[in-house]
Amino acid sequence: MKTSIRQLLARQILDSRGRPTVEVDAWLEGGASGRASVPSGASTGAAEAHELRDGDASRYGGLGVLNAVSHVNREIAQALGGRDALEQRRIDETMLALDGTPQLSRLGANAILGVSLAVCRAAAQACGQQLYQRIHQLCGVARPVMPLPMMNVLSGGLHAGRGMDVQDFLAIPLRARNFAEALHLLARVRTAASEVAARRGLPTLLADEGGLSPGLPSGRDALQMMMEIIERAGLTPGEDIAIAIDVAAATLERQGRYVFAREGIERSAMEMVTLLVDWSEEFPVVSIEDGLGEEDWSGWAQLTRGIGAKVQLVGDDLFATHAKRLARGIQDNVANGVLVKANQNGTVSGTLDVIALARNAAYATIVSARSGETEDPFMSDLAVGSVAGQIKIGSLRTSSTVAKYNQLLRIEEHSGAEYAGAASLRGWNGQR
Ligand code: 2PG
Ligand code: MG
Repeated sequence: MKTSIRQLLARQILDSRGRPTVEVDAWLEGGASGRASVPSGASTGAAEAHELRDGDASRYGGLGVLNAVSHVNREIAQALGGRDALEQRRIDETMLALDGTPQLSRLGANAILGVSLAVCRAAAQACGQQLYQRIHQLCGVARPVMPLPMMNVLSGGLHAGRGMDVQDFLAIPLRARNFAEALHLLARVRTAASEVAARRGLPTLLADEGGLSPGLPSGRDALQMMMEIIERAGLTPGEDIAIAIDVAAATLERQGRYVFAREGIERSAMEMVTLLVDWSEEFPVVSIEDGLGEEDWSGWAQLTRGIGAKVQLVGDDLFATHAKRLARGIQDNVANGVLVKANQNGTVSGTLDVIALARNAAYATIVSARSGETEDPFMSDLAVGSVAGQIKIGSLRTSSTVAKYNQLLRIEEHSGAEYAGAASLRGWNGQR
Protein backbone atom coordinates (compact mmCIF):
# COMPACT_ATOMS: atom_id res chain seq x y z
CA MET A 1 0.00 0.00 0.00
CA LYS A 2 1.25 3.47 -0.88
CA THR A 3 0.64 4.83 2.60
CA SER A 4 2.39 2.01 4.51
CA ILE A 5 5.40 3.03 6.55
CA ARG A 6 8.60 2.04 4.74
CA GLN A 7 11.19 3.59 7.01
CA LEU A 8 11.55 5.60 10.19
CA LEU A 9 14.82 7.36 10.76
CA ALA A 10 15.54 9.36 13.90
CA ARG A 11 18.51 11.56 14.72
CA GLN A 12 19.67 13.87 17.47
CA ILE A 13 19.43 17.57 16.62
CA LEU A 14 19.54 20.69 18.84
CA ASP A 15 16.75 22.91 20.10
CA SER A 16 16.64 26.67 20.68
CA ARG A 17 18.61 26.34 23.93
CA GLY A 18 21.29 24.30 22.17
CA ARG A 19 20.09 21.15 23.91
CA PRO A 20 19.66 17.81 22.12
CA THR A 21 16.23 16.75 20.92
CA VAL A 22 14.76 14.08 18.65
CA GLU A 23 14.02 14.57 14.96
CA VAL A 24 12.29 11.84 12.97
CA ASP A 25 11.90 11.25 9.22
CA ALA A 26 9.05 8.97 8.18
CA TRP A 27 9.01 7.51 4.66
CA LEU A 28 5.98 5.84 3.13
CA GLU A 29 5.92 3.22 0.34
CA GLY A 30 4.45 5.63 -2.22
CA GLY A 31 7.35 8.06 -1.70
CA ALA A 32 5.64 10.55 0.64
CA SER A 33 7.66 11.62 3.66
CA GLY A 34 7.36 13.71 6.80
CA ARG A 35 9.95 15.21 9.12
CA ALA A 36 9.21 16.43 12.63
CA SER A 37 11.09 17.38 15.77
CA VAL A 38 10.18 17.45 19.43
CA PRO A 39 10.18 20.54 21.70
CA SER A 40 11.26 20.59 25.34
CA GLY A 41 10.15 22.51 28.42
CA ALA A 42 12.04 24.00 31.37
CA SER A 43 9.13 24.47 33.77
CA THR A 44 7.91 20.92 33.36
CA GLY A 45 4.97 19.44 35.25
CA ALA A 46 5.46 16.26 37.27
CA ALA A 47 2.58 14.60 35.39
CA GLU A 48 4.07 15.19 31.94
CA ALA A 49 5.04 12.30 29.70
CA HIS A 50 8.68 11.38 30.27
CA GLU A 51 11.42 12.95 28.19
CA LEU A 52 14.16 10.33 27.89
CA ARG A 53 17.66 11.78 28.36
CA ASP A 54 20.88 9.74 28.17
CA GLY A 55 22.34 10.93 31.47
CA ASP A 56 25.88 10.61 30.07
CA ALA A 57 27.53 13.60 31.71
CA SER A 58 30.31 13.69 29.12
CA ARG A 59 27.84 14.46 26.29
CA TYR A 60 25.72 17.63 26.41
CA GLY A 61 25.77 17.55 30.20
CA GLY A 62 23.73 14.35 30.28
CA LEU A 63 20.96 15.79 28.09
CA GLY A 64 21.70 13.68 25.00
CA VAL A 65 18.79 11.78 23.44
CA LEU A 66 20.73 9.03 21.66
CA ASN A 67 18.85 6.30 23.53
CA ALA A 68 15.48 7.75 22.43
CA VAL A 69 16.84 7.99 18.88
CA SER A 70 17.91 4.39 18.93
CA HIS A 71 14.49 3.31 20.25
CA VAL A 72 12.90 4.89 17.17
CA ASN A 73 15.41 3.38 14.78
CA ARG A 74 15.10 -0.12 16.23
CA GLU A 75 12.10 -1.11 18.33
CA ILE A 76 9.57 1.42 17.06
CA ALA A 77 10.65 1.13 13.41
CA GLN A 78 10.29 -2.63 13.65
CA ALA A 79 6.84 -2.46 15.24
CA LEU A 80 5.48 0.12 12.78
CA GLY A 81 7.10 -1.03 9.52
CA GLY A 82 4.35 -1.81 6.98
CA ARG A 83 1.61 -0.10 9.07
CA ASP A 84 -0.75 2.30 7.33
CA ALA A 85 0.27 5.89 8.14
CA LEU A 86 -3.35 7.00 7.69
CA GLU A 87 -4.27 5.07 10.83
CA GLN A 88 -2.82 7.63 13.21
CA ARG A 89 -4.63 6.33 16.27
CA ARG A 90 -3.56 2.72 15.74
CA ILE A 91 0.02 3.84 15.21
CA ASP A 92 -0.06 5.89 18.41
CA GLU A 93 -1.69 3.10 20.40
CA THR A 94 0.84 0.58 19.15
CA MET A 95 3.65 2.77 20.46
CA LEU A 96 1.92 3.25 23.83
CA ALA A 97 1.49 -0.51 24.17
CA LEU A 98 5.08 -1.14 23.09
CA ASP A 99 6.34 1.28 25.73
CA GLY A 100 4.13 -0.21 28.42
CA THR A 101 4.72 2.42 31.13
CA PRO A 102 2.24 5.09 32.31
CA GLN A 103 4.50 8.06 31.51
CA LEU A 104 6.25 6.59 28.46
CA SER A 105 9.51 6.38 30.35
CA ARG A 106 10.85 3.21 28.71
CA LEU A 107 11.04 4.27 25.05
CA GLY A 108 10.72 7.97 25.90
CA ALA A 109 7.85 10.30 25.08
CA ASN A 110 10.31 12.25 22.91
CA ALA A 111 10.89 9.13 20.77
CA ILE A 112 7.17 8.33 20.55
CA LEU A 113 6.02 11.88 19.85
CA GLY A 114 8.70 12.37 17.17
CA VAL A 115 7.31 9.36 15.29
CA SER A 116 3.68 10.35 15.86
CA LEU A 117 4.29 13.85 14.42
CA ALA A 118 6.41 12.67 11.48
CA VAL A 119 3.87 9.99 10.50
CA CYS A 120 1.07 12.58 10.64
CA ARG A 121 3.01 14.85 8.30
CA ALA A 122 3.87 12.02 5.90
CA ALA A 123 0.20 10.99 5.79
CA ALA A 124 -0.76 14.57 4.90
CA GLN A 125 1.74 14.62 2.07
CA ALA A 126 0.57 11.24 0.79
CA CYS A 127 -3.00 12.59 0.64
CA GLY A 128 -1.97 15.86 -0.99
CA GLN A 129 -3.15 17.73 2.10
CA GLN A 130 -1.67 20.54 4.15
CA LEU A 131 -0.82 19.38 7.67
CA TYR A 132 -3.62 21.43 9.23
CA GLN A 133 -6.09 19.76 6.86
CA ARG A 134 -4.87 16.31 7.86
CA ILE A 135 -5.20 17.18 11.55
CA HIS A 136 -8.63 18.62 10.94
CA GLN A 137 -9.68 15.38 9.28
CA LEU A 138 -8.43 13.43 12.30
CA CYS A 139 -10.62 15.42 14.69
CA GLY A 140 -13.69 15.64 12.51
CA VAL A 141 -15.07 18.85 14.01
CA ALA A 142 -16.41 21.99 12.37
CA ARG A 143 -14.31 24.14 10.10
CA PRO A 144 -10.68 24.99 10.88
CA VAL A 145 -10.26 28.29 12.68
CA MET A 146 -7.28 30.68 12.91
CA PRO A 147 -6.31 30.95 16.58
CA LEU A 148 -6.17 34.03 18.80
CA PRO A 149 -2.45 34.40 19.61
CA MET A 150 -0.86 35.20 22.95
CA MET A 151 2.77 36.34 22.71
CA ASN A 152 5.41 36.30 25.41
CA VAL A 153 6.69 39.81 26.20
CA LEU A 154 8.38 39.70 29.64
CA SER A 155 9.98 36.60 31.13
CA GLY A 156 11.02 35.50 34.57
CA GLY A 157 11.12 32.17 36.37
CA LEU A 158 13.07 29.34 34.78
CA HIS A 159 13.07 31.10 31.40
CA ALA A 160 15.12 34.03 32.60
CA GLY A 161 17.42 32.92 35.41
CA ARG A 162 14.65 33.58 37.96
CA GLY A 163 15.15 37.32 37.36
CA MET A 164 11.45 37.71 38.24
CA ASP A 165 9.31 35.32 40.27
CA VAL A 166 6.41 35.08 37.79
CA GLN A 167 7.38 33.26 34.60
CA ASP A 168 5.58 35.01 31.73
CA PHE A 169 3.72 38.21 30.93
CA LEU A 170 2.07 38.00 27.52
CA ALA A 171 0.11 40.21 25.13
CA ILE A 172 -3.23 39.27 23.55
CA PRO A 173 -4.58 41.35 20.64
CA LEU A 174 -8.26 42.02 21.25
CA ARG A 175 -9.21 43.85 18.09
CA ALA A 176 -8.09 42.27 14.86
CA ARG A 177 -10.13 41.06 11.94
CA ASN A 178 -7.74 38.29 11.01
CA PHE A 179 -4.55 36.62 12.15
CA ALA A 180 -2.26 38.76 9.99
CA GLU A 181 -3.65 41.89 11.64
CA ALA A 182 -3.31 40.35 15.09
CA LEU A 183 0.32 39.58 14.33
CA HIS A 184 0.95 43.17 13.28
CA LEU A 185 -0.38 44.40 16.64
CA LEU A 186 1.90 41.95 18.46
CA ALA A 187 4.90 43.09 16.43
CA ARG A 188 4.19 46.66 17.50
CA VAL A 189 4.01 45.57 21.12
CA ARG A 190 7.28 43.65 20.89
CA THR A 191 9.13 46.61 19.38
CA ALA A 192 7.69 48.92 22.03
CA ALA A 193 8.84 46.47 24.74
CA SER A 194 12.48 46.90 23.68
CA GLU A 195 12.05 50.68 23.50
CA VAL A 196 10.56 50.89 26.98
CA ALA A 197 13.29 48.65 28.42
CA ALA A 198 16.02 50.73 26.78
CA ARG A 199 14.48 53.97 28.02
CA ARG A 200 14.30 52.64 31.57
CA GLY A 201 17.88 51.37 31.40
CA LEU A 202 16.74 47.75 31.70
CA PRO A 203 18.35 44.87 29.80
CA THR A 204 17.14 44.40 26.22
CA LEU A 205 18.76 40.97 25.77
CA LEU A 206 16.50 38.03 25.02
CA ALA A 207 15.12 35.48 27.47
CA ASP A 208 14.60 31.85 26.39
CA GLU A 209 11.39 32.54 24.47
CA GLY A 210 12.60 35.74 22.81
CA GLY A 211 10.94 38.07 25.33
CA LEU A 212 12.70 40.51 27.63
CA SER A 213 13.98 39.77 31.09
CA PRO A 214 13.74 43.08 32.93
CA GLY A 215 14.30 41.53 36.37
CA LEU A 216 11.68 43.75 38.04
CA PRO A 217 11.16 43.32 41.80
CA SER A 218 7.47 42.33 41.68
CA GLY A 219 4.69 41.06 39.45
CA ARG A 220 2.89 44.34 39.89
CA ASP A 221 5.92 46.20 38.51
CA ALA A 222 5.90 43.87 35.49
CA LEU A 223 2.19 44.52 34.92
CA GLN A 224 2.82 48.27 35.08
CA MET A 225 5.62 47.87 32.53
CA MET A 226 3.23 45.90 30.28
CA MET A 227 0.80 48.86 30.43
CA GLU A 228 3.59 51.25 29.51
CA ILE A 229 4.65 49.00 26.61
CA ILE A 230 1.14 48.78 25.18
CA GLU A 231 0.73 52.55 25.38
CA ARG A 232 4.18 53.12 23.87
CA ALA A 233 2.99 51.01 20.91
CA GLY A 234 0.19 53.56 20.43
CA LEU A 235 -2.43 51.06 21.63
CA THR A 236 -4.94 51.07 24.46
CA PRO A 237 -4.56 48.47 27.22
CA GLY A 238 -7.77 46.49 27.67
CA GLU A 239 -9.16 47.67 24.35
CA ASP A 240 -6.55 46.85 21.75
CA ILE A 241 -4.27 44.64 23.80
CA ALA A 242 -4.96 42.62 26.94
CA ILE A 243 -2.49 40.93 29.27
CA ALA A 244 -2.04 37.23 30.05
CA ILE A 245 0.10 35.81 32.85
CA ASP A 246 1.75 32.43 33.32
CA VAL A 247 2.61 32.31 37.01
CA ALA A 248 4.08 28.80 36.66
CA ALA A 249 3.26 28.54 40.37
CA ALA A 250 4.55 24.97 40.63
CA THR A 251 8.07 26.38 40.30
CA LEU A 252 7.44 28.66 43.31
CA GLU A 253 5.75 26.12 45.56
CA ARG A 254 7.56 24.78 48.63
CA GLN A 255 5.53 22.62 51.02
CA GLY A 256 2.23 24.25 50.20
CA ARG A 257 3.58 27.82 50.32
CA TYR A 258 4.52 29.99 47.38
CA VAL A 259 7.98 31.49 47.67
CA PHE A 260 8.53 34.75 45.78
CA ALA A 261 12.29 34.89 46.30
CA ARG A 262 12.93 38.03 44.25
CA GLU A 263 10.16 39.88 46.06
CA GLY A 264 11.16 38.42 49.41
CA ILE A 265 7.60 37.27 50.21
CA GLU A 266 5.97 33.90 50.89
CA ARG A 267 2.28 33.45 50.18
CA SER A 268 -0.32 30.87 51.17
CA ALA A 269 -2.74 29.50 48.55
CA MET A 270 -5.38 31.91 49.86
CA GLU A 271 -2.96 34.85 49.51
CA MET A 272 -2.16 33.71 45.97
CA VAL A 273 -5.85 33.83 45.12
CA THR A 274 -6.14 37.34 46.61
CA LEU A 275 -3.08 38.50 44.67
CA LEU A 276 -4.42 37.19 41.36
CA VAL A 277 -7.88 38.64 41.97
CA ASP A 278 -6.26 42.02 42.75
CA TRP A 279 -4.12 41.92 39.60
CA SER A 280 -7.11 41.05 37.43
CA GLU A 281 -9.06 43.95 38.93
CA GLU A 282 -6.30 46.52 38.63
CA PHE A 283 -4.99 45.53 35.18
CA PRO A 284 -6.59 44.23 31.94
CA VAL A 285 -5.52 40.66 32.72
CA VAL A 286 -7.79 38.31 30.78
CA SER A 287 -5.97 35.00 31.16
CA ILE A 288 -4.03 33.48 34.08
CA GLU A 289 -2.12 30.22 33.68
CA ASP A 290 -0.91 28.02 36.54
CA GLY A 291 -1.90 30.54 39.20
CA LEU A 292 -1.49 27.75 41.76
CA GLY A 293 0.62 24.62 42.05
CA GLU A 294 0.11 21.41 40.12
CA GLU A 295 -1.41 19.49 43.05
CA ASP A 296 -3.09 22.43 44.77
CA TRP A 297 -6.58 21.41 43.63
CA SER A 298 -8.32 23.21 46.49
CA GLY A 299 -6.47 26.48 45.81
CA TRP A 300 -7.36 26.12 42.15
CA ALA A 301 -11.03 25.54 42.98
CA GLN A 302 -11.02 28.65 45.14
CA LEU A 303 -9.47 30.75 42.39
CA THR A 304 -12.00 29.41 39.88
CA ARG A 305 -14.90 30.25 42.22
CA GLY A 306 -13.44 33.72 42.69
CA ILE A 307 -12.77 34.89 39.14
CA GLY A 308 -13.50 31.94 36.81
CA ALA A 309 -16.58 33.71 35.44
CA LYS A 310 -14.60 36.67 34.14
CA VAL A 311 -11.01 35.57 33.69
CA GLN A 312 -9.64 32.65 31.67
CA LEU A 313 -7.89 30.27 34.08
CA VAL A 314 -5.58 27.90 32.30
CA GLY A 315 -4.11 24.65 33.62
CA ASP A 316 -0.65 23.83 32.24
CA ASP A 317 1.39 21.86 34.80
CA LEU A 318 -1.96 21.16 36.48
CA PHE A 319 -3.43 19.18 33.58
CA ALA A 320 -0.20 18.27 31.75
CA THR A 321 -2.25 17.66 28.54
CA HIS A 322 -3.52 14.54 30.24
CA ALA A 323 -7.15 13.42 29.79
CA LYS A 324 -7.54 11.99 33.31
CA ARG A 325 -6.24 15.11 34.99
CA LEU A 326 -8.39 17.35 32.81
CA ALA A 327 -11.45 15.17 33.53
CA ARG A 328 -10.83 15.68 37.25
CA GLY A 329 -10.61 19.43 36.71
CA ILE A 330 -13.88 19.48 34.78
CA GLN A 331 -15.57 17.40 37.45
CA ASP A 332 -14.34 19.61 40.31
CA ASN A 333 -14.91 22.95 38.55
CA VAL A 334 -11.24 23.71 38.44
CA ALA A 335 -9.97 26.18 35.78
CA ASN A 336 -11.83 26.92 32.57
CA GLY A 337 -9.08 26.32 30.05
CA VAL A 338 -6.31 23.87 29.27
CA LEU A 339 -2.86 24.48 27.82
CA VAL A 340 -2.14 21.91 25.11
CA LYS A 341 1.43 20.71 24.60
CA ALA A 342 1.81 17.59 22.49
CA ASN A 343 5.03 16.61 24.25
CA GLN A 344 3.30 16.57 27.64
CA ASN A 345 1.00 13.94 26.19
CA GLY A 346 3.23 11.92 23.89
CA THR A 347 1.06 11.33 20.81
CA VAL A 348 -0.98 13.25 18.25
CA SER A 349 -4.13 11.20 18.95
CA GLY A 350 -3.83 11.61 22.70
CA THR A 351 -3.39 15.36 22.30
CA LEU A 352 -6.47 15.59 20.07
CA ASP A 353 -8.43 13.59 22.67
CA VAL A 354 -7.58 16.17 25.33
CA ILE A 355 -8.71 19.00 23.04
CA ALA A 356 -12.00 17.18 22.34
CA LEU A 357 -12.60 16.55 26.04
CA ALA A 358 -12.02 20.23 26.80
CA ARG A 359 -14.25 21.38 23.96
CA ASN A 360 -17.14 19.22 25.18
CA ALA A 361 -16.84 20.78 28.61
CA ALA A 362 -16.62 24.31 27.14
CA TYR A 363 -13.05 24.69 28.42
CA ALA A 364 -10.76 26.93 26.37
CA THR A 365 -7.96 25.16 24.51
CA ILE A 366 -4.66 26.96 24.02
CA VAL A 367 -2.08 25.12 21.94
CA SER A 368 1.29 26.09 23.37
CA ALA A 369 4.95 26.16 22.40
CA ARG A 370 7.60 24.97 24.85
CA SER A 371 10.43 27.18 26.03
CA GLY A 372 12.83 24.94 24.06
CA GLU A 373 11.69 24.78 20.44
CA THR A 374 12.99 23.87 17.01
CA GLU A 375 12.16 25.36 13.62
CA ASP A 376 9.30 22.85 13.27
CA PRO A 377 5.96 24.72 13.22
CA PHE A 378 3.79 21.62 13.78
CA MET A 379 1.94 23.34 16.63
CA SER A 380 0.60 26.02 14.25
CA ASP A 381 -1.09 23.40 12.07
CA LEU A 382 -2.27 21.64 15.21
CA ALA A 383 -3.92 24.80 16.53
CA VAL A 384 -5.79 25.49 13.29
CA GLY A 385 -6.68 21.90 12.41
CA SER A 386 -7.92 21.02 15.89
CA VAL A 387 -10.00 24.23 16.04
CA ALA A 388 -8.32 25.01 19.35
CA GLY A 389 -9.19 28.71 19.13
CA GLN A 390 -6.02 29.98 20.84
CA ILE A 391 -2.27 29.60 20.53
CA LYS A 392 0.57 30.62 22.88
CA ILE A 393 3.97 31.29 21.36
CA GLY A 394 7.20 32.96 22.42
CA SER A 395 8.15 36.48 21.40
CA LEU A 396 8.61 37.73 17.84
CA ARG A 397 12.39 37.50 17.96
CA THR A 398 14.00 34.08 17.56
CA SER A 399 13.65 32.03 14.36
CA SER A 400 12.22 28.98 16.18
CA THR A 401 9.42 31.20 17.49
CA VAL A 402 8.85 33.30 14.38
CA ALA A 403 8.57 30.05 12.37
CA LYS A 404 5.27 29.36 14.17
CA TYR A 405 3.80 32.79 13.41
CA ASN A 406 4.96 32.59 9.79
CA GLN A 407 3.32 29.19 9.35
CA LEU A 408 0.07 30.68 10.66
CA LEU A 409 0.30 33.41 8.00
CA ARG A 410 0.67 30.72 5.33
CA ILE A 411 -2.23 28.71 6.71
CA GLU A 412 -4.46 31.78 6.83
CA GLU A 413 -3.63 32.51 3.20
CA HIS A 414 -4.20 28.91 2.12
CA SER A 415 -7.32 28.14 4.14
CA GLY A 416 -9.14 31.44 4.23
CA ALA A 417 -10.22 30.15 7.67
CA GLU A 418 -12.14 32.46 9.94
CA TYR A 419 -10.21 34.12 12.78
CA ALA A 420 -11.31 33.10 16.27
CA GLY A 421 -10.42 36.47 17.85
CA ALA A 422 -11.06 37.48 21.44
CA ALA A 423 -14.39 35.62 21.47
CA SER A 424 -12.42 32.44 22.12
CA LEU A 425 -11.26 33.75 25.53
CA ARG A 426 -13.25 32.31 28.43
CA GLY A 427 -14.89 34.96 30.58
CA TRP A 428 -14.16 37.81 28.18
CA ASN A 429 -17.18 39.97 27.50
CA GLY A 430 -15.55 42.73 25.50
CA GLN A 431 -14.82 44.91 28.51
CA ARG A 432 -12.07 45.50 31.04
C1 2PG B 1 4.92 27.17 29.78
C2 2PG B 1 5.97 27.00 28.71
C3 2PG B 1 5.99 28.11 27.73
P1 2PG B 1 7.95 25.44 29.41
O1 2PG B 1 5.19 27.08 30.97
O2 2PG B 1 3.75 27.37 29.46
O3 2PG B 1 6.05 29.37 28.34
O4 2PG B 1 7.24 26.86 29.30
O5 2PG B 1 8.04 24.90 28.02
O6 2PG B 1 9.30 25.74 30.02
O7 2PG B 1 7.11 24.57 30.28
MG1 MG C 1 3.04 27.31 31.66
